[in-house]
Amino acid sequence: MKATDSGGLETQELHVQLRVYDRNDNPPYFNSPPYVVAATDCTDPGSVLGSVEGADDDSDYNQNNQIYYGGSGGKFAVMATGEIVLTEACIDGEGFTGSATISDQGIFPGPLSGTAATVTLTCGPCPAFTVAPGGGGTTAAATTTVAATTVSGDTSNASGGLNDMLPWLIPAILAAILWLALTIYFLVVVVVVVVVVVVVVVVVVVVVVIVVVVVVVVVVVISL
Ligand SMILES: [Ca+2]
Ligand SMILES: [Ca+2]
Repeated sequence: MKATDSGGLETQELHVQLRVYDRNDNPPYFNSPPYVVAATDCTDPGSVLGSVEGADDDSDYNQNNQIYYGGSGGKFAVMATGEIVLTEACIDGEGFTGSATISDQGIFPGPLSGTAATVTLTCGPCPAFTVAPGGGGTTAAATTTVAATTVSGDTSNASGGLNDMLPWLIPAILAAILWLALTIYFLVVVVVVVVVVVVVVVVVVVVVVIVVVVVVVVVVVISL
């Protein structure tokens, strides 16, 4: 900044630094309302059906362009992140209309909200389970059904696998029991035989000792 008197004799300069801060004066807005999402009989509650998205023309100073969302309608809710979530199972033919809200988190002069957007949810039938020719996969529309079928298929496979095992599992168990019984029987026989042999050997030794003693005594008596 420079100041000069009318006669041009006095001149003085002053350096001024001007800093401009963004004011939160732009409300956020949805990019492409209205929004339509779809679910089916098979869609699990909690599934994300789609999302809303918006923008804010302010800067990020003081969170002036930081957006969060809200809203609900029937069996859906709009999360703060913009995701549209199914809140409870829907039935084929049902339809719900609600709204999504959009707000920023500006501090000065305060947060602003934009115009709400209409959100419509339609519920259709479970898609049929289809397999592409050659078993190369399933159609995208059947994804939910495929997942459900896979889960139930796993369960049936588990019980089916047990049923498949039964024909050989029972004979295998019986064979193991038989083998164990034969092993115990063999060990008992071996022990009995060893005991008998030891007893016989002891008896023979005792008899031999007695005979020798008798013979010695007889010989001594005769010699006397
Ligand atoms: Ca601004
Ligand atoms: Ca704003």
